Amino acid sequence: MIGDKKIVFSGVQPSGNLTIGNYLGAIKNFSRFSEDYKTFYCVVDLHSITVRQVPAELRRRTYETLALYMACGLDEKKNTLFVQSHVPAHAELGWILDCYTMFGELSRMTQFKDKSQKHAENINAGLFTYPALMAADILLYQTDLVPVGIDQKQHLELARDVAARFNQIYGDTFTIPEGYIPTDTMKIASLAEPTSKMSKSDPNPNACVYILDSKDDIMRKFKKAVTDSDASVRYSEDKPGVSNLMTIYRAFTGKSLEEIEREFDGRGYGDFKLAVGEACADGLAPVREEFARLMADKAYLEQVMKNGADEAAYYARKTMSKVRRKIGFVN
Ligand code: ATP
Ligand code: LTN
Repeated sequence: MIGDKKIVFSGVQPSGNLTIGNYLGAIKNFSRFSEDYKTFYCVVDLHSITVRQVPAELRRRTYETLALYMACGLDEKKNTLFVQSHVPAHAELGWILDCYTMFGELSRMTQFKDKSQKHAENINAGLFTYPALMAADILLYQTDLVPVGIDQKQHLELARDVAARFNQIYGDTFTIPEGYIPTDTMKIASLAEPTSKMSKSDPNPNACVYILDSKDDIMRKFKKAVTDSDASVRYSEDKPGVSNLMTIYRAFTGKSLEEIEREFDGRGYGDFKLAVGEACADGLAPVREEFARLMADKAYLEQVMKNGADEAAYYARKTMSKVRRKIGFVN
């Protein structure tokens, strides 16, 4: 608790252009906590170097991710917005938690298995211990609630296990965090391969709709989206492509799945795809405009980062001094 408020923490990697998966699964939900919780939203640049990044792009994307947080409705005065590498306590607690996280636990992480397949030439130690750093992010702020997409559930459970293990050895040190996983949009699928997750590092540009795509691009990508040969707009496990489009349409229009099925009853996929594209482009238009406005003022973004890091560091320091004392480090 900070004052009388519970604590929310989440992070997004500046590892690519953010997709509507990141938007609907995570960022769009962040602002709902701004009033009633103490919220920390972080651009996790330390995590992103587990995969090789081009330095100039990493720097640009770090600004962009912060600007997108703000453009998606996070008021910098009501939320602590900051960059992970600006608060060294993340790396410090990350190392400490490495020593309380088991090789076997890390070996079971599906993200590690996926990413080591995708980046077979660079299976580095950071990629393996990634979840311990994520646990550090969360535990450093005594976080109660972590809004994320379903793909992060396994990492979150590990963070809970590590916290419980540490508390068991040293007495109450960390709050055990809970996940907040939105049921409607926890997994937005790729438009090209609807059985896998839409991921910003997917090399196929037609697989993803990016938050900052132009309306033309959005319309084109939805037109090309993989569906099936059945031609009926119906939500069903054996229709992953259409079901994914319905999920996206529902998220942008607020209509229920039944309403959507009725709306497109007897009409082909062509009409439906156009409607999904329109709804998505219209929903994102204000985000795009606000983003452009924010990116034009780098100095202001730097000010926001700095204020955020100062505030985050203040709370991180409190946890770190407790951790150091418990472990037996000389003060
Ligand atoms: P990468 O492809 O670089 O691994 P990513 O697209 O998975 O990245 P992250 O930065 O790892 O994105 O995730 C940021 C947040 O967005 C996380 O909370 C994650 O669960 C959520 N998220 C990412 N992709 C999706 C998706 N397709 N559907 C729902 N939520 C998602
Ligand atoms: N691992 C997450 C990003 C992330 C995160 C966090 C999310 C890093 N630290 C702390 C929530 C809380 C991802 O890949 N999406």
